[in-house]
Amino acid sequence: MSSEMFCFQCEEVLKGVSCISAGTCGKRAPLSARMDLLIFMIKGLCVVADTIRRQGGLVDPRTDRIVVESLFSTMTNVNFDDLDIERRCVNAMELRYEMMQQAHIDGISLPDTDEVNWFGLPIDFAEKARTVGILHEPDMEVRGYKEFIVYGLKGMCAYLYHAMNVGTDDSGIHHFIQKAMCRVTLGLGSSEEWYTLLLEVGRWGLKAMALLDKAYTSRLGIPRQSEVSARTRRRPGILVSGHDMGDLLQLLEQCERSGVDVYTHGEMLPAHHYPELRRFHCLAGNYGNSWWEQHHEFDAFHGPILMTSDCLVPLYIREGYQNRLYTTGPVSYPGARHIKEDASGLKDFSRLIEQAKKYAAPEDLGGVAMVGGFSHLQLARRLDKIVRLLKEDKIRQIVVIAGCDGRMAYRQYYTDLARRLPHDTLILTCGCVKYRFIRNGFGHIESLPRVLDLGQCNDFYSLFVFVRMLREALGLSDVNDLPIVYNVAWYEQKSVVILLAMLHLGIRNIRLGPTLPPFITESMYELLQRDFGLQTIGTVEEDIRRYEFSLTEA
Ligand code: SF4
Ligand code: SF3
Repeated sequence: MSSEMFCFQCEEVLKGVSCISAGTCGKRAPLSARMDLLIFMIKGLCVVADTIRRQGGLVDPRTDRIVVESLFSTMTNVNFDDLDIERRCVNAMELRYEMMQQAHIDGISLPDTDEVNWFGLPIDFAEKARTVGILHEPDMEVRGYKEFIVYGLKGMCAYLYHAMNVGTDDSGIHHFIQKAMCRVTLGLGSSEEWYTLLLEVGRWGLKAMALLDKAYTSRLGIPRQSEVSARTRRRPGILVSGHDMGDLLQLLEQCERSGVDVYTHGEMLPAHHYPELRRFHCLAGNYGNSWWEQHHEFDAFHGPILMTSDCLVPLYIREGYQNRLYTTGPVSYPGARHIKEDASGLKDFSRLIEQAKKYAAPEDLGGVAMVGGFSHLQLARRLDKIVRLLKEDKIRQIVVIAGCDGRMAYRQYYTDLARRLPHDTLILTCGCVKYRFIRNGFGHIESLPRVLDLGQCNDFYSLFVFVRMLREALGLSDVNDLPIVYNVAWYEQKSVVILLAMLHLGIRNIRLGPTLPPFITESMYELLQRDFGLQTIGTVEEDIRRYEFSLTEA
């Protein structure tokens, strides 16, 4: 069967199998082809870089950023700009050429593979792309492993990129990414080797998440519990969506005395809990909900919108905010203006600020304030109390409902699950799935809010730290003996690296939903069930019954 494209990297994949003529996300076949080619180019670059490094040669320092930004740009809902992806293909190819010349001079021999040897002009790209897509790997099992690994690496790159954007980096993580891409390209001998590499992605993914946690807390301070307003002010505003706190910091610095306010959207909500962001008077509040509701929310906002990462939804013809849409970093959208950084990493947001002044204040959506800021540093302060409440049976179970949101109606599961859990369960959340339930008024257990919002999806790291703290406090040797159950909602590739990090930590019996990733083959799923008890979600009733059962049994 021939199709115009093949993409199965996200949860909204067509019929749970593959998008074959256009993506549910809005990705069209020509863009999909260019992204396939960009992955091919990055594979070639990584083979060259990893080989040179293993033979003691010097790798061009531009490699790290090109690899990280390129992989990030191919994630779901990040980049819809054919020309931008094409430009990234050219950059990767040119850098590979330069490094190959140097390797030749240094007497370093490189693997003889198409990803290393192919060079072409942009006019050749479309034809070449037809030969390098996902289906180029004929073995379904190997294809599944390769893509699972590449998607995990994409998620890792997103987190690494955000850390780099506030001046923190770790060469070890870059080297691993390049090594893993090299292995995916050159192939491994057995399923066991693929499985080992897959779990290794989780180990390094955890390091990337820890790095980002350190980057944000050292630059922006320790998040504090606080309430975030959902109301609007009277001044014009700029709306920031995505995940990048570094971009937000720069924007706030430039807005502070401009008469323009800044609002967060979607996954930028946790910005309000960082002291170094909160101190800006122009940081007004949070506007709207999770990513998939952006069409009508961006419309109602009136002012400029800055997308710093996923999740950007393509505009319909009738959407009036195209001339107010700005992108930055790995994000690009045809017709939207792109804010570049200069050589020292500074971004000039004056165009947004000047444009904002021409518009009325945002329309008030009448939202309810949200409480958050429960990073691991805050949970540490409440640890004694949580331990006591557990021992006194005032907290019966801790239920993690965290990860991605999505637009499909079946995601109502997460709202219903949170609502129908017994009142003596403590809910830990992070990522945009929280918008499904966080405003529902869950009350408190003693003075502890029943829903604790740890932050963005990368703040799963806080969950991992909390799990370790709680295990130590309860004197348990195995994390799986804790009274915690995990319900992880996936959508894009950051949730892939999160899942792999959880497996690396030995967390068992994760309920992954709302559907099983299409790149996990039957035999891989059997393996993950055997080793980690990985399961998909059932109905709300079934899952609550199961959780309660495990409790009474304990
Ligand atoms: Fe389909 Fe998701 Fe790929 Fe978009 S990213 S084309 S929705 S699988
Ligand atoms: Fe959400 Fe895209 Fe994944 Fe960061 S904003 S969790 S889906």
